[in-house]
Amino acid sequence: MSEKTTGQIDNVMHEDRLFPPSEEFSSKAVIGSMDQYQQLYDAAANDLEGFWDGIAREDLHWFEPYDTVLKQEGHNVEWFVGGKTNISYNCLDAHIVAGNGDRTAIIWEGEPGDQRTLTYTELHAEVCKFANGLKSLGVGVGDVVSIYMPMTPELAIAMLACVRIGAIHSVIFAGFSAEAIADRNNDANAKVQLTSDGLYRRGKVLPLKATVDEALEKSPTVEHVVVLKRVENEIAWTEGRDHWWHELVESVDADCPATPLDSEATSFILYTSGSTGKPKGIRHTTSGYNLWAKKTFQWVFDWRPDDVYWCTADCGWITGHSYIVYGPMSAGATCLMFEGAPNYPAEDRFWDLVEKYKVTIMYTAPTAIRAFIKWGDEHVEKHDLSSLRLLGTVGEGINPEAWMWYHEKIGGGKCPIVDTWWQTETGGLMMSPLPGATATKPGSCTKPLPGVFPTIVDESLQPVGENHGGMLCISRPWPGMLRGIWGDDERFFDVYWKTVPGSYLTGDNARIDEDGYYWIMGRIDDVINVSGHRLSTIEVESALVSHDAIAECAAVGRPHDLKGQAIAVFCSLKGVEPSEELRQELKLHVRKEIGALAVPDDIRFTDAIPKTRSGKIMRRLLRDVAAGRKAVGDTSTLEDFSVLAKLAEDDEG
Ligand code: 6R9
Repeated sequence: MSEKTTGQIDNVMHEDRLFPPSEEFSSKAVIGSMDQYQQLYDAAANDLEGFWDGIAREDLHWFEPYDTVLKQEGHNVEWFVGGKTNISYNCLDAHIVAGNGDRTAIIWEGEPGDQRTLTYTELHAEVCKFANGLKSLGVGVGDVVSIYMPMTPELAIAMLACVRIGAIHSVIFAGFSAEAIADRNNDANAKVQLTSDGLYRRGKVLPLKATVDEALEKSPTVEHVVVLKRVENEIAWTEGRDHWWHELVESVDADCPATPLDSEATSFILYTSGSTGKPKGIRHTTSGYNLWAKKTFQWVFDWRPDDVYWCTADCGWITGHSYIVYGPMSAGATCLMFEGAPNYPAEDRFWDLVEKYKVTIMYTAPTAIRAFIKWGDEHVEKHDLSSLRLLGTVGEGINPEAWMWYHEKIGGGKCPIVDTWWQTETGGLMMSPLPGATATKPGSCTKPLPGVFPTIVDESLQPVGENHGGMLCISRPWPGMLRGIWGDDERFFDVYWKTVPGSYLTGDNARIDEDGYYWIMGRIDDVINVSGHRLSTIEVESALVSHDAIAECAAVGRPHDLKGQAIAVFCSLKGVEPSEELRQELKLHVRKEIGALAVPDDIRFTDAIPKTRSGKIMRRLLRDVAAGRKAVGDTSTLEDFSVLAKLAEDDEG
């Protein structure tokens, strides 16, 4: 498979297969034709405010109506100004009021195979109790609650409880290290930490509470810790600070009305990597975010009440926020939530789940699809996947071969695939096929959704022509857009708004083909995408240079069959000799500083890091070396870059 799935850019440049939706699919779809899409798109283009006004009135519950749809001052925007709503109300109470409280909200399966289902009424009750529990710890509007938990229903309950009372959640993926938690908690001023005694991962128990204990030594703003009992392991306990989840909810009132919140109230922050070492707390709002998550879910996943929808992401990432919790639950969908890994206890776990729960819509990542291809078709063929009617992907571009495999082996050749392009910052989907309307091309995210206005410009900020790559920007505001970087307005402006005046800079490169289809061509900054997770090269470098042996280092991405990109680092040493032990020690060090997801795949020792005359690391050269595009010697010895560096220097000079 390796030959087939590499060389993505080359492949997609020559991709001309077209897959129109079937008549059967279109006839039942929410948006069933390109004409209908175009009408919506034009309506938004001609009257952006009128377009969103109509949708917001219909789709959200308002405690108080807004007086202004959109207020814009430069890059600072406000949507639905003056209105009051509550995301948790829209996700829960609204369905109960409409008589749909008995509909299943969450079907959950844990890694060991334990199961639980919650109707909307039951979920509402759990959320109310936990919200009151949080209140009893003094949590109120604007307080930050840090969440470091396994993929249990309680993770969704915690998120919904926070937004119910106006607390701001900051979910930290449970694979991050104590250092990473402490950094994020300190940046956010977190007041309460939610965690569990542990987490099941491929049959082992990871001690989440112990990691939190270590993190809190360095993040003193946290006053209380709430611990969910999940694995029943031994944990350390700090009296007065630590509380069991089940005890906290025992004595509280069952009733907790949703707090009416300003449209622009911060609903959550979510840390993501940018081009510097310090992760950014991306700040999202209440009504604009809620509306975007709901509407994009309904349009793109063509949702119907009898669907069983499964997004395989973790709530630690934006995909889990918008498409496990807020989007589908605002719509009233039945969501499968899964705690475990795709290959535990065996490589057919996902297909077992699809068959068992009769999943109709599945949303996953290209990196997972590539792993399934590698594991072999026999794991798929064991199961009846005929319930599926729609497939989606997110996180990185999908290479056409993986797309074809997904289409044929998983979708039985009959399910449309929605390749959804978006970012933590955009809050929800931005470009994607509409499954009943858009003819898809493997590897293209096709067209912008109604209300999304992309442009592609070159370095002199001029729009590029057909099939020319350039910086992808969004020229008009959309309700779900980020409103800031937590505590850093200057960085917010510098990163997203300074380069192309008046437009949001996505950080991605893209091109438009002759049919007006968009093709994402990777990042323009120093962000690498490892298995669909964003990491900045500088973050990895900062972690490494904090080790005594490292004089200097540079991290770059290189192509990887399964992960999309792998992390390759070049290190020059101080006072020690290169060795295999040192390489292992450095890997452990990065794991400790950031987490397992940032551990470099290759560590190469070099005598010096090649730089330009102005002192910039020659990243392009290192990327070539890392990808094996230039001949290099044995990686276990010092690499001599002097010749390469000299050549490159001559090129530049
Ligand atoms: C939702 C999410 C965002 C970055 C984005 C881009 C890459 C995401 C993609 C895609 C090509 C797709 N990306 N979806 N590239 N095609 N369908 O992944 O958010 O973690 O913030 O990453 O991921 O480079 O800029 P986030």
